[in-house]
Amino acid sequence: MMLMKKTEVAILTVRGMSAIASVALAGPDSHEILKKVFRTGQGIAKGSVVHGWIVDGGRIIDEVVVGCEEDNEFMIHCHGNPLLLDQIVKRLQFYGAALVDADAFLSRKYRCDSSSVIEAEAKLAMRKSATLAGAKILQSQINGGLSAWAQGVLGNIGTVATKEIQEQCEDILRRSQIAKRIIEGVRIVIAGPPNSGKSTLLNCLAGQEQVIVSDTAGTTRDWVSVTCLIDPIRVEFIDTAGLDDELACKDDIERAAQGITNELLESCDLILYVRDISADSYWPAVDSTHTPVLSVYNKCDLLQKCGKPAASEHQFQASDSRTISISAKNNIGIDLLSRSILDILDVCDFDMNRPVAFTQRQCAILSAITKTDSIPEELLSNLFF
Ligand SMILES: Nc1nc2c(ncn2[C@@H]2O[C@H](COP(=O)(O)OP(=O)(O)OP(=O)(O)O)[C@@H](O)[C@H]2O)c(=O)[nH]1
Ligand SMILES: [Mg+2]
Repeated sequence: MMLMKKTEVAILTVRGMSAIASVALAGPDSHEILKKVFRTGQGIAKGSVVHGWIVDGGRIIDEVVVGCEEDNEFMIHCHGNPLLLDQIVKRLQFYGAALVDADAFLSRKYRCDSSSVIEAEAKLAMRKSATLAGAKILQSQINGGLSAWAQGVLGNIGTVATKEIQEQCEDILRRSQIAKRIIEGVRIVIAGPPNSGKSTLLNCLAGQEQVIVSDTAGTTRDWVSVTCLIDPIRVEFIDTAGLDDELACKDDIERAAQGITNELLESCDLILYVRDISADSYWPAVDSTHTPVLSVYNKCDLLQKCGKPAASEHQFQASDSRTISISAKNNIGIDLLSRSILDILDVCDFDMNRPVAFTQRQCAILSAITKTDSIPEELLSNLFF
């Protein structure tokens, strides 16, 4: 149970995302405040779920269901319309509840309800997990995974060499970067020269016409994104303006569009660098030191027409797994593209039960252990409390 000095209200549902929203009301005055805004024919006590209406004087705002989780903790389940949600929250604020951020509210609640900080952090992270696989990784850290590993090391602290513990921490931190992709999702930028078929590829991945496609170089200016599931990761694909020095010199809008593309290239997990396989002009590879690049040669259907070898024999199909050829227009090679993405991001066959760190706090502790000269007993204990 949460011990709170003041009464707080928090919207727990991500806005605009669902038909039903949940509003938490907790703190010393919560029962009194609820009585002023909630009309029902039933009594509300710990453990009960009660149907009724949120009202503003004689006016009904919304029909709701209210659960009483603890003596002074209520969960109001209302309709997800953001306008209704705002009115409900305003009524609760009017009678004295302070509106707080959902993460801050839940973080405190989970810390009270959980046996360790790792468990509380896992519950909080689970709320935003991009995929079921991500939620499973988090769930397995509570009793197994990170918790079990840290407990095991603490149990043998005098007998295991610090260097060995440090190596284990490095391994966990390395695997944590991969887990982060599964838990939070990734951003993949589709870049390349004008007219190479970037927008066609985005439409193909989205399964519908999201973006304008045309023969005119420089069709795409503002970036457009679609989100897809490539099991086990959620991917946000971003279509960008074609990279071309000549276009960039043409006018301010082109220059700005290409500036944005360059910024996006700096902040993504993977770049799909799309080139026209049938084009005669040579486009150098994109210059990226930190981000992996998958070279995608598009329009392989045109190879025969222009007298080049068929796609399967083409040099770009060779052993290099970071280069593939596709036809976005004809949906050829898209499965291979998806598999290459998963391979490069290292998310295939990820063992969900092994330890990973999934918060900055945990990563900072493991990182500190890798640098310490002393036995890391206190640092390991900090993971739990
Ligand atoms: N034959 C063939 N044509 C394609 C393929 N992919 C795209 N195209 C054509 O190539 C032209 C350019 O496609 P877009 O998707 O607009 O190219 P883009 O890279 O987004 O172009 P910009 O936005 O100008 O940078 C269009 O006429 C598409 O129909 C493909 O796989 N095969
Ligand atoms: Mg385009």
